[in-house]
Amino acid sequence: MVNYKIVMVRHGESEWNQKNLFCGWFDANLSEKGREEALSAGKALKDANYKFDLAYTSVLTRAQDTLKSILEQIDQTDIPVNRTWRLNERHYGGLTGLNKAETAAKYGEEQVSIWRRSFDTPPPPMTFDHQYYSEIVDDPRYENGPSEEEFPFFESLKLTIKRTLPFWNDVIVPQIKAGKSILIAAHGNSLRGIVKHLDDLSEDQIMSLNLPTGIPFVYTLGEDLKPIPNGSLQFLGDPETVKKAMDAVAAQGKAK
Ligand code: DG2
Repeated sequence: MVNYKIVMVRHGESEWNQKNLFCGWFDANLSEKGREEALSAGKALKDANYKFDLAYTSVLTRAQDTLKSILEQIDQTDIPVNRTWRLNERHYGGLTGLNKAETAAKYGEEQVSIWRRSFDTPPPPMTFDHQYYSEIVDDPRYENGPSEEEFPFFESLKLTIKRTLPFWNDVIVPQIKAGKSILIAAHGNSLRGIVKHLDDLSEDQIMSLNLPTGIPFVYTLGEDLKPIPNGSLQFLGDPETVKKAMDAVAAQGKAK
């Protein structure tokens, strides 16, 4: 029986994670702490002797820099890296740039929790007059996609999955089946979408999953490309640290 291992990691803390701002498609850099997290992620993978044939990431700097740092740590800067907008963070629409705690104080924690974690309630759209509209829409990194029809101005998790899952199924899965060892460096919500799919989580179950920054996690998949028993979401980190980091992500939506 063949088993496949695939490693995923949410980028290290970004400057906007640090300031507790809704980030989405805004191209925030890694914070100093985020760069350290990326280094630690690489060291953890090196200590566990991971080697990869291929890597996938988004077109956003925070995910690409995390990947680069990991590949440097494991002496694998020469492997092919495939960058796609389909692994981008969900588009946070009109919330982009707002402080999560201040938004909770203004609209209520319940509303912010719905915007952050409900499956299909999207944030309000990013309108033409939004501070970051042109910076995102006119960014040359999107010249080769998404198309005009595909370009989002807001995304729920459901909509995020709609553009991430085809990439998983059509591009990543054939490589896994070909026996390639794969690393994905992406974002909290694009990865939650993949996790929901792999673990067949319900819309309610996925609400409570908060992925920490910079801690790699491993899936061991069977021939049906679904996790084998105990093959789901195995973090390369001590459980207490992982739990603390997950709780801290959840708490970002609390009013101060
Ligand atoms: C965060 C996720 O995305 O935020 O867009 O603010 O993974 O790119 O840092 P990431 C953002 P939450 O959904 O956890 O609020």
